[in-house]
Amino acid sequence: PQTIYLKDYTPFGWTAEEVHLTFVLAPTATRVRSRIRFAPNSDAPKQDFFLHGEQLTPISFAIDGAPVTPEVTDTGLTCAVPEGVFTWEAEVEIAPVENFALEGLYMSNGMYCTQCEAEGFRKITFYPDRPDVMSVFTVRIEGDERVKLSNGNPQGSGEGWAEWHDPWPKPAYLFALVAGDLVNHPGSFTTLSGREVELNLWVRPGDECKCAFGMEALKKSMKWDEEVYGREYDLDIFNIVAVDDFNMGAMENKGLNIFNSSAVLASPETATDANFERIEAIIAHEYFHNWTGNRITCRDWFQLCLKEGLTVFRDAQFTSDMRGEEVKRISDVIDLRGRQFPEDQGPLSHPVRPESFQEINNFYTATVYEKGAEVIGMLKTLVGDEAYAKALDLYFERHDGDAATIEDWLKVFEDATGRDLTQFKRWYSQAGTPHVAVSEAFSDGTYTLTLRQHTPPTPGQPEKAPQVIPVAVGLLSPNGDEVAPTTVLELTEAEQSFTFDGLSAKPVPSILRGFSAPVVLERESSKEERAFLLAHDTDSFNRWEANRDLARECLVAMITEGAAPDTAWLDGLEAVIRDSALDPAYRALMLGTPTQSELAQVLHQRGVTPDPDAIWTATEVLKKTRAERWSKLLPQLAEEAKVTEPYQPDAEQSGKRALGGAVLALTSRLDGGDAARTQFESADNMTLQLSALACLVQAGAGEDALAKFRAQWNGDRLVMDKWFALQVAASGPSETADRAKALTEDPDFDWKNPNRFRAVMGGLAMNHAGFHRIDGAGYRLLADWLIRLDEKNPQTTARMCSAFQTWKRYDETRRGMMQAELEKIAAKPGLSRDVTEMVTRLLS
Ligand code: DPP
Ligand code: ZN
Repeated sequence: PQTIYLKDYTPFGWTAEEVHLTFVLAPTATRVRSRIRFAPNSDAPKQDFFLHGEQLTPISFAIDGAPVTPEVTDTGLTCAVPEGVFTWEAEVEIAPVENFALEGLYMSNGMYCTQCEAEGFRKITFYPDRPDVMSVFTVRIEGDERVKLSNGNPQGSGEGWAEWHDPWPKPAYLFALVAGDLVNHPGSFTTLSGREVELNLWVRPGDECKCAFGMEALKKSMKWDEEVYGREYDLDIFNIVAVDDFNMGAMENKGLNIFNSSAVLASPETATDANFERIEAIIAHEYFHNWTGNRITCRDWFQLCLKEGLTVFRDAQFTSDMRGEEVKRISDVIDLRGRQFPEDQGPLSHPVRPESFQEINNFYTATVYEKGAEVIGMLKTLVGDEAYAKALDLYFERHDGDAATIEDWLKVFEDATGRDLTQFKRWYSQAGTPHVAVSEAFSDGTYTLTLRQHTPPTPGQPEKAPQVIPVAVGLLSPNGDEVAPTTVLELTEAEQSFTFDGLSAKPVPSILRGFSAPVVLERESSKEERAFLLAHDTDSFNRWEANRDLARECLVAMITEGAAPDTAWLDGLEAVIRDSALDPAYRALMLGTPTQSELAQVLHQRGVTPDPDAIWTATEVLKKTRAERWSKLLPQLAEEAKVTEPYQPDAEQSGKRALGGAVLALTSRLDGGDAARTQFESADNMTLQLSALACLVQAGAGEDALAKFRAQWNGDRLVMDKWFALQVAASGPSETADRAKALTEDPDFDWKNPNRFRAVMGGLAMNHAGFHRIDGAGYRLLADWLIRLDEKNPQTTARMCSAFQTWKRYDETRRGMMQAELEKIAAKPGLSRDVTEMVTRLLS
């Protein structure tokens, strides 16, 4: 496969003035006619006229009405064209019903739908399929009697046809079309300037009862973006469509967002609190893209973080405002460490703005999204809230209608603040997680913190230069008072010292408050000091972090030295979770422990080869110990966590249920699942039902409940995804692979549906000890299924290859088996470009 480089960027030789598309829909033979006015682009070097196009059957081509014969290859066409402005016409045929890759125009349950980001439009018609070619689209849809939607505003319809016009110039990746048997959950929104916008949530008949929450989330998002960013919606209508077969979570097509049904449909009976929160965030995310992504798009795909990092940052701000800042921040850091750190520390490591790729779909990663959002957060911390707001106003003003770059983005901040961001820009170009080591000194009332930064080598980047790292620090006196409030230290050198004067005693530092930078903090500190911070830190994030550190050290000692659980820590933690002044959601997070793969990562960093079985055993012993130690406390907490009001998926109730769920998991260690069974039987919402079911399966007492659950939810695809996922995720390590295998033989294992495939195979990959079973059954099962799925859906297959990204850290036996599986995948004839690139990087 060909490698594409950022440094080779050249503009397209023409602009597309306007685009007219006509679709005559038919499952096996859809006709697509395009009429495009091209004009020479004076900013571009001279070049051949090339249009992308893949898997298209050409029917006819014409320029200014006269037939032409372009040269067509697997990837597109070239054609001789006139000097000036001309009208290009083409007719092609495609077969949506045979499209299992779910890129371009495809069918899901009889419904036509599209996914064009990043490069799906070239599977619909011949086109300059690149984000810097923006045009005004008019779309006519024929050949289907059902609901027909496209971008923009409707401009007419009749028997068997509908026309849509989008006045906003857009790149082809934001094109969308939907046609199907859909019902509408309507709503409306009045914008800041008083315009009435029609809102519609389109779903399959039967799903109407799962729409109300998503509609409210949309309205909240629209209002929030007006209030916080001054951004108003810009069309008369906003449509969202739910589709069952979808590779991603959702897609921000202009005026016609398409959602994986799991990311929009919810009712109390069928969706968990976590589902509701995720739905609210994704609806916000896609809506926010209307400005950060659509109105201002990316010049090329290397700039993906320009829209994704910023939009993730915006949706995180939104969730903080809706649900509470401290809990959101902690959850995001858990997620970052769970998904982005392993990526950054392994063979798939790449900068937030990559400089080369073979298949862009492989770069929709935690690094581009989540680390990309962290970079925005650091920028905001460094310049301050006011300057951030000013810079964003300037960004919207200066770049509205542009296909922009990271350089444009940073220039806006430089112009708005007068700050030089040359060094800061390294966050976009250097891969890897920086480590920050801390040492300290105290004399004559002056406390000195010395910070040293170092980023380990990553593929293609052996040497790293120092980055700008905002380190938020506060100081506490030995009696727990804050003697220096949070200040942001700007670490810019490899090593730098910062002093605090006028202190009467050596303070206890609270470093990297709020997780002010995505780094690994290295600090020798005593258990006593951590326990002190757990009890006293005024920064809620670092208070949680102190607990996390203690949990990690306890588990590491159990794993490597066979130590007993640290009871001093458990007592300190008990004091926190007993404190009913603290938010239940926060206490639930305090009850969480590092994941097994996080522990494997820590051990590896300390030069110890992780043993998945030993890690599993230690976490089990710890859970059991906690349950026994807190046997009197648990019923009290369960009582506190009870919700008596009717179900609401809001932060307050969800927090209580999260605490209740954590308590139930511990209780099940003592009662063999009795309490869980009671909860399972009486639950009137999915959160309680599913957490109870997980406890039962975990306790090895779940067979009846699983059967009941299935009987109850057989007709509901989203709930059945949970049924598949949970069995694999909650099973003991010796049976995980067998369970997963048995489930792949279940008649309801519709493996071409990405949600169902991910439920089973994602569950397998995430069950650390189960996946790494020493006979290699987990590796084999996953690899065999990846090989099979690749023939249908390369994008989802390629994403799931990252299950192997940590393969090099394990013992020789496991490493050898994983390598063999990766080589087996690589050797498959006809392997997709997507998976070829992933496996090559993994093996390098
Ligand atoms: N739909 C994906 C997202 O919103 C890609 N743009 O992040
Ligand atoms: Zn996005």
